[in-house]
Amino acid sequence: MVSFEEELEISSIHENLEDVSARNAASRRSVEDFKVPAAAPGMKMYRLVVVSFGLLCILQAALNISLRLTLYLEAGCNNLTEERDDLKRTLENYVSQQNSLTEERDEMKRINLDLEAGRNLLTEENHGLKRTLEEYAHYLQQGWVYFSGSFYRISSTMKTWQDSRRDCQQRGADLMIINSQEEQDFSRQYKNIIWIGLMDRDTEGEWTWVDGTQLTTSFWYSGEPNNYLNKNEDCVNINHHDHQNSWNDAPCENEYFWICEKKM
Ligand code: MAN
Ligand code: CA
Repeated sequence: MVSFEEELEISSIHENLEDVSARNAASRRSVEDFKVPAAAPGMKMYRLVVVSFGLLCILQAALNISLRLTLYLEAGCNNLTEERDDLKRTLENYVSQQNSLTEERDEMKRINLDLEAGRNLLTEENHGLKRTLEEYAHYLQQGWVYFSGSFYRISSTMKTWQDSRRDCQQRGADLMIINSQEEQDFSRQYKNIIWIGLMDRDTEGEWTWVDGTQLTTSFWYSGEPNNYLNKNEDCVNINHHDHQNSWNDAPCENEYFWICEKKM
């Protein structure tokens, strides 16, 4: 026998089963609602056209972009080429400017060297002139007389020819050498007998000046040189001041005044 509770349970199971089958039916309907109905052939074509159009659009856009990119790059390229050419020209200008500057610099260097050489020459000349001036001042202070490029000094004592010469040498000079009529005339103003720088001690008859040169223009007094009384007269003095030709040969050991000459 089925109890009341059992009957109740059975009827609720029934109700549940009916609910489940009702929900199944409902869900079947909703699935069918969402099922895409099989496309018609016209629809397919339509989709194909839309897709193709889309692809064409993308292609067009890609072409546009690549074309613009090409143009942009080309313009950029042209700009760069122009810039490069500009830079090339600027560089060439710089190079030529630098070359001319280098040439100018070298020229300046040469001029500078010339000027330096000129300055050195002038400095040397200046020193030389200073020395000469100092020498002039020195000889004038010592009482020497200037005549035609030389200073002359008459001694105040008498010595042999050799000692006379030594005295001149100690004063930076030597016995007088007479090279011209003017110098001969100048020498005749001193009224004492005076030794000059002429002798034939090395070779008899070969008259030589103290600077080693041979006698060319001579001013012998008449009858001289004579080696008077075979006294071996090897040195020369000015003896006859009142005559144009005033020279006499005399023994070198004799003591006379003497005249020194310093060529300037
Ligand atoms: C002196 C010396 C000589 C000279 C004769 C000339 O004796 O001066 O050297 O030659 O006079 O008479
Ligand atoms: Ca003589």
